Amino acid sequence: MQHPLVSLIGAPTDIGAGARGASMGPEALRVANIGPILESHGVDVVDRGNLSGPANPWQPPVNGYRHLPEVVAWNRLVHEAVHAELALGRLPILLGGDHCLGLGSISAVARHCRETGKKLRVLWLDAHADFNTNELTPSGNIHGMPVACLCGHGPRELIEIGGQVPAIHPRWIRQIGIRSVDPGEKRFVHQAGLEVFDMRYIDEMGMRHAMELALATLDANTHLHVSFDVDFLDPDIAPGVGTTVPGGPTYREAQLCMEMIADTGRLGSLDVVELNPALDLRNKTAELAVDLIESLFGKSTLMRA
Ligand code: B3U
Ligand code: MN
Ligand code: MN
Repeated sequence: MQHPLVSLIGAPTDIGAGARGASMGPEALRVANIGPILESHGVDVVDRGNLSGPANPWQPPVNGYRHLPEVVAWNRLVHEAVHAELALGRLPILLGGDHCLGLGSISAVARHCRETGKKLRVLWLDAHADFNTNELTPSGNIHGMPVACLCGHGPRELIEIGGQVPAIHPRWIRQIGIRSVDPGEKRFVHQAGLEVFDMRYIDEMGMRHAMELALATLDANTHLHVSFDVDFLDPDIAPGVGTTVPGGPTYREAQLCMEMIADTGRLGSLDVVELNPALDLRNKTAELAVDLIESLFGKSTLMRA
C-alpha cells in the first residue's frame, strides 16, 4: 500500500454495548496520537471529527434488542460517512464506539464494492463471534449481533441499511481470535458456515498459519476490510475494553497478524471498536491499539526487500 489517503471518522457511542464508556474511544485514540503517528509513516490523514447521534438512554432490551432505534440512527450515520470517504477514494478508519457500528461501516464497504466491482473480504478480529440474534442473545446488546445482521439475520431496519439484504455473504468473512461464543450462537455460526480461526486453532497451528489461510483468497481486485474489536487482544495487554476474555493473542501474535495484513497491500477500510477508556490504565490500551494500527499500515522492524 503506497501512501494511502486515510480519513478518521469518530463515532462516540456505546449504544450497543453492555458497559458505558466506549463512547470515549475516539478521543482516547486521538490522545494516543493516531493521526500524527500514521502521518509519520507517510500516510495522508484527514480527521473528519465526530459524528453526532442520539444519546444512550440506558434502557433494558425490548424484543431482545437494547436501544434498537438509537442503534439504527448511529449506523445510518456511520454508513453514509464511511461510504462518502470510499467514494472519494480514501481509506476510512472508523473510530468507535462499540462494535454494533461494524454494521454501518461494513454495509457501506459492501455497497462501495458493488458499485466498483470489487471483491470484498472481511477480517473480524474479536474475542466474540458477534453472531447473535434477538432470540439467541443472552444480553440484548446489539454489539453481539453485527455479523448476523450483515448476513441478513436481524431486524429489518438494521439489515436494510446498505440497500441490499444480505449486505454480505458469510463466505466473505474470516473470524480470528474467537474464544467466547454463546451456546445458541455457536450452532448458528456452524449453520451459516462462517470460517473461524479460534484461539484453539491459533494455539495449535500458530497465528502465521491462521493468517495465511485467512488471507489466502485475496487477489488484486480485493477490498480488504478489517474490523478490529480491541477485546481480540489478551486482557493482560489490553484491559481497556468492556468485555475482557482471557486467553487472547499476545503482543507478538497481534503484531504478526497486523503485519501479515499489511503485507497483502489490500487494506481498504478499518474499524477500531470497543476501546473503553473508562476501564483503561493511563490510556495503555489506546496506545497499544495505535501501535498495532501502525503495523497494519506497514511499519515493520526492518526494511523489507
Ligand atoms: N456474546 C455476548 C457477549 C458479547 C458479544 N460481544 C461483546 N460481548 N463485546 C453477547 O452479549 O452477545
Ligand atoms: Mn465485537
Ligand atoms: Mn468482542
